[in-house]
Amino acid sequence: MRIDVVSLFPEFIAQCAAFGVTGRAIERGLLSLQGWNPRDHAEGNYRRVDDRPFGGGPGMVMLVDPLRRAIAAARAADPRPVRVVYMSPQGRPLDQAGVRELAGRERVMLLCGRYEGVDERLVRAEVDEEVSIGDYVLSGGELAAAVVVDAIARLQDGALNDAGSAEQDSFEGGLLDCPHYTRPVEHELGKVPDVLLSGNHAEIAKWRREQSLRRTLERRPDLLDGAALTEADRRTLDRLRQG
Ligand code: 6GU
Repeated sequence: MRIDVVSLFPEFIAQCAAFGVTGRAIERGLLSLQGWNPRDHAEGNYRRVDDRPFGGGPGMVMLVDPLRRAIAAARAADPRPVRVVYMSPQGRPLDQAGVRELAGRERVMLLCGRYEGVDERLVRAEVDEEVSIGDYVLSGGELAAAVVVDAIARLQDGALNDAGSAEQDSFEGGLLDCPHYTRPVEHELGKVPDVLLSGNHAEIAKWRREQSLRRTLERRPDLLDGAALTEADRRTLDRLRQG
């Protein structure tokens, strides 16, 4: 898969992606990441990329043309069609299903705004969807784009060393993850739950499922509506709600 990032700080995203799972996915050729700087497509001695908003108000708005030329250069660098995503707090909130949808594409372009945002005409002409990573304000789309790159990279086949890890994650299946333990068995902070030492894989799976359900019920009951629940899960939830 290929991800192009249009940003005034393309090195920032490249650095964010250089480590761990994303770094390995890039090394392994599972993901290619290319930055495009609108400043390289700006005109004049000052290479302006922004201007004051019509109608007044604080801040600056990113100009149509440098962005449009950067997007055109990125599109032209590969013949495959590309999904253009504008990182913006006005966008659709990103969730794991949204990440999966993007991760399944051959090409995605992430557009990062700075200042108050980008000229709306550019958004209408070039953008397929707007995506937000949560209800808080960032100074620019770069951190959000780095989040999307990470979430996409780890879903590429071969990116995780253990193929089962992605399926076990929080939100896959719509529930929060269960707690995890490693050595030592006995520690001054507590003992590892006996069931995990039992070697009984069916009992372990049952315990983990119940832990996931309990945590989701306690911390994110809103997720239960969209979760894939069995009859046994529903009975467990009823019992947890009683207790
Ligand atoms: Cl995608 N961009 C910016 N600038 N701020 C955000 C965001 C994105 N998501 C939440 N806040």
